[in-house]
Amino acid sequence: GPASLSRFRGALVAAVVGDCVGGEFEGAEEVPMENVLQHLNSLDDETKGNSILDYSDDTAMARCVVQSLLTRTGFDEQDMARRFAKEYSASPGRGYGSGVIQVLKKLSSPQLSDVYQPARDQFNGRGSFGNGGAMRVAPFALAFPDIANVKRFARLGAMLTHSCSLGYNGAVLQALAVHLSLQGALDLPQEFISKLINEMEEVEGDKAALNDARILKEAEKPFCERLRKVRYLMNQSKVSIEEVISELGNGIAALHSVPTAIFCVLHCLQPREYLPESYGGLERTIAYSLALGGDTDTIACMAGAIAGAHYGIEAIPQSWIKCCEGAQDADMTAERLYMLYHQS
Ligand code: 8NA
Ligand code: MG
Ligand code: MG
Repeated sequence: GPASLSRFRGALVAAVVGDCVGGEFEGAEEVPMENVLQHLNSLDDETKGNSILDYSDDTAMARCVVQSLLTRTGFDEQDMARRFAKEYSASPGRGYGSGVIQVLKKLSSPQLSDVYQPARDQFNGRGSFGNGGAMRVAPFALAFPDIANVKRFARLGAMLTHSCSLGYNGAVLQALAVHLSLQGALDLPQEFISKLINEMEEVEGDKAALNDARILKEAEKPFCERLRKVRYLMNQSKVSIEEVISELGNGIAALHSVPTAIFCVLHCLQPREYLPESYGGLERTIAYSLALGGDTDTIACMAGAIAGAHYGIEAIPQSWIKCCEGAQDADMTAERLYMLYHQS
């Protein structure tokens, strides 16, 4: 049913799994599907024993978001910023973007009065448009049942590191996708994409967003434009990987990865001839995300969160969960988010 515990567990665990299994191909330009399937098959191999795939910045920061939302029973920017900074200084080697490291270092200063200031200082005051806000945003959709709160807090949570609207609006879009999926909205894919476009029309109508889009020479409402491409591509019977990459992107900018992750989920709602028949929709989504190359850990993490909220925990192979650092942990905390969501 809508907002069932299985969906919460699926969203949180599949995000971790996407990050961990996606790490193998991060930054690769071309990833043959054969290599993806070989990698995924190796996770089933008992003889490989307990070889664990480490999670990266995506999961490290999502865990901070979860812990902050749970202990503060809502959004507290000071607490969340402190957790990001502490996590970074404890494990700096998780593959953070080169820019965001400066923000995380500044956030650990006890003299800092405005926790949003370090993010504003990035890239000569323009702020980051990377996908680092979006990659960790799923827990916001699992903590707040009200869509207005999902949008508001997803945006603020992302702004702790990403002050460019093309960064934080990517996080808002990803949070909206998880929110709708949790409600069962992916049962009607056409309505799902229309709802996302409608919501983003309003989000991107904001003055700062229109201004950033103009300065960066993007379409007037860049995420809406990309979502229309997603709708076009999802309605084609055949789409090549090359077309998806050239139309939607596979890079570290939120604009070049959040709509891509949403497309991966929509495209994999049906069986595809180049994916094993034995695969369910969640397995197809993860495999397809990796085959796009580029920022594979983050695209698989975001697609995993949306797909996990749709298919539920039962759709994730146990063998995959066992291989991924933090996946079992995520499963435990999902129940606490479920309780927070249903009590508010
Ligand atoms: P970020 O805020 O440092 O942004 C990532 C990168 O995007 C920056 O280092 C810049 O190169 C570029 N960038 C962002 N905003 C601007 C701007 N306004 N002007 C010019 N350049 C800009 O880090 P993040 O937290 O957004 O991280 C994004 C991704 O990087 C994540 O997926 C994460 O996994 C990481 N990462 C990706 C790869 C990869 O090969 N795809 C490799 C290592 C790390
Ligand atoms: Mg990463
Ligand atoms: Mg990444």
